[in-house]
Amino acid sequence: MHKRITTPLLLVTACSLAAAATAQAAEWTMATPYGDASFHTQNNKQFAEDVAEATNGDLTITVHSGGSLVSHGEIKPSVRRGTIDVGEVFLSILSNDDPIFEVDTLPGVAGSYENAYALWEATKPMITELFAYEGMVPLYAVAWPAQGIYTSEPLTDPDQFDGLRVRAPNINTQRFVDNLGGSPTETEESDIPTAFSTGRVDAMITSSSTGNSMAAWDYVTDYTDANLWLPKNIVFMSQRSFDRLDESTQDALMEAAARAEERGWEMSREDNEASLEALKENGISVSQPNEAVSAALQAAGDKLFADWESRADDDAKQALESYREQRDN
Ligand code: PCA
Repeated sequence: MHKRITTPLLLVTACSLAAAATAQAAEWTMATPYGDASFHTQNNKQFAEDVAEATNGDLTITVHSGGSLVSHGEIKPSVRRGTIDVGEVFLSILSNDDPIFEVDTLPGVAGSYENAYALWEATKPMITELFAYEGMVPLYAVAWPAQGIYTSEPLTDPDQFDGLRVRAPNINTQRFVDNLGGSPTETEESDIPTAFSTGRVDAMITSSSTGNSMAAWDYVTDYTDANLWLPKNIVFMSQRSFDRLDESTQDALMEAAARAEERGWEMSREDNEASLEALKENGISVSQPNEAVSAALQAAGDKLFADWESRADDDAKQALESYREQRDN
């Protein structure tokens, strides 16, 4: 009789222990608009692996790439609502929320990896605060290689921009194209092949990396390596999701994020080199802008900057100023 009672009790205890262990292990979802060929996605997947390893599986993050979970524009609202735990976006698509988000798509501000990183450090407090207002926390930000111009003939004369239909990844780049006399179209990275094959665009502004991962040689012949700016992606999480983790898991997550940031910037440099080589190997002619084109880019950039200054508030201008002080030292 005694035995009959204890056996079920033991079973119940064993079951509830198992249930408690399962309840503790968190399974997060992460959404990115970028495909598996992008070094950003590879870095995110490494980040997820690092987190799983460091937490012994207490926190696993599944990376949904290529906009497969939600579209680019829906990623931040989804993390804010908590339907997704982690998201990655092209930081400057948030410019409608605040001009600080597009400070990394202004020409003449930060044209090297060192300066682009200094700009991130100087603007991070304000960006972190803006995310915090909406219940989110930045995890890391990583720059794309410098942006340049892909065309289907050598770009030798600024007049070639007249009426040129240029694909742009954000509003600021569209303004820049407008300033050059071109006709901008905002297109997601993943839609680039369709935009060219259906004749919607003649040219595009993006990096060596995206030109490579989107097989630019199928649509264009020339890449003008104009070093316009080094825009960033930002990876961020829901504060509520974070608060549900125990402290050691939180620490492991933040530590893996710091490593992902460092690794990501290194990957960006390496991917730039490799992608420029791949473009050339596939027949794209890579060149620097000539004097006339440079002058036109400069004028369009100056206008873009003046426009940004007219929209930016004092906090954003102050963040830019603190970057300049740091950079000049
Ligand atoms: N690739 C992304 C963002 C910037 C870049 O280099 C794109 O073109 O959409």
